[in-house]
Amino acid sequence: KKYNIAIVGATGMVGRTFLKVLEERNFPIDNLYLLASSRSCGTKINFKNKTYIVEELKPESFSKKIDIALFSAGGDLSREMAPVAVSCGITVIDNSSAWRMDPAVPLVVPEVNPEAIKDNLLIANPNCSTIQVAVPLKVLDDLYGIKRVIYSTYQAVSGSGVAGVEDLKNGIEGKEPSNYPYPIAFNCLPHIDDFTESGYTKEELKMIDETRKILNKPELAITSTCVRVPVENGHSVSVNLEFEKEFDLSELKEALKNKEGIVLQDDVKNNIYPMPINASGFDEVFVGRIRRDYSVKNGINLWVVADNIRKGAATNTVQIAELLIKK
Ligand code: 11C
Repeated sequence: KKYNIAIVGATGMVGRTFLKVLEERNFPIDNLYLLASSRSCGTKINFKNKTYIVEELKPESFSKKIDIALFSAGGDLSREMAPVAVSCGITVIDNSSAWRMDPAVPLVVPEVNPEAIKDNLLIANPNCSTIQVAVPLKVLDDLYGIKRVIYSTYQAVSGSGVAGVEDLKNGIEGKEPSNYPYPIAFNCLPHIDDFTESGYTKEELKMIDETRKILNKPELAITSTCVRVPVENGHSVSVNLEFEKEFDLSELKEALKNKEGIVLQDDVKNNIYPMPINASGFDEVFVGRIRRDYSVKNGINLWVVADNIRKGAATNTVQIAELLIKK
């Protein structure tokens, strides 16, 4: 069977990567509809040796026979348009933060909680930095019971889309930033998304709330600091965990190595550890620098790197679509 697919936000960084990933994974597509704001309408995009013209996104766009719509066009547009698509019987997989914490909407990482999808027509794709940590955390939670989590992120400028990448490239040439409040070239900014009253940024709160929802541990103790660094693509996260149970370090590493979707790069004697320049362009989550935290009873440190546009957005969304068609 083949499916009619719509891409909403087809000209953005994630939208274009949806198309790459669908093509690479040979997703069974019958008709493909590329939708975007009026600014991008008329843009030509190639998919599987055929040229498609991007159409303007309107509520009427969803009166076409579409099975699945992959949305990556920001929260506001998603809040407005996803219900329209759903009311036409279309399954929406949404990459924005608009629906993630809605209790009626499953928030899914296919290697972690595929069972969260029941008969839902709206499914949310988590934040990029959350997706990549959820995969190893699930393995370790099942084995040892996670008690507390500390995240410190090192996030690439591609997380801000084309404008973030331009700020980095222009900044290297000495030009003023236009996307970030300060230069990102030769700098790092402890500021991703808006600050909230609590002193945390929204990005930090997303990591906390979304991890709890994906792991189905609403009371889990988590704290997070999110930092933008001058890396073009690939988010890195330092993860400190405290477990309920004791663990054996080699057994723990073996369990991570055997998990689908994880590549273990943990051989410090040979300077082998994950890095964004190596993870960029790949769909897996890379884990390394695994070592005991001797400051607590059952503690561990991990370094987790992934391509934030692929596993953190487009690939995870396409994997959810694959789960749906398998069902
Ligand atoms: C960043 N994580 O790196 C963000 C991008 O909630 O989907 C994705 C924001 C989101 O800036």
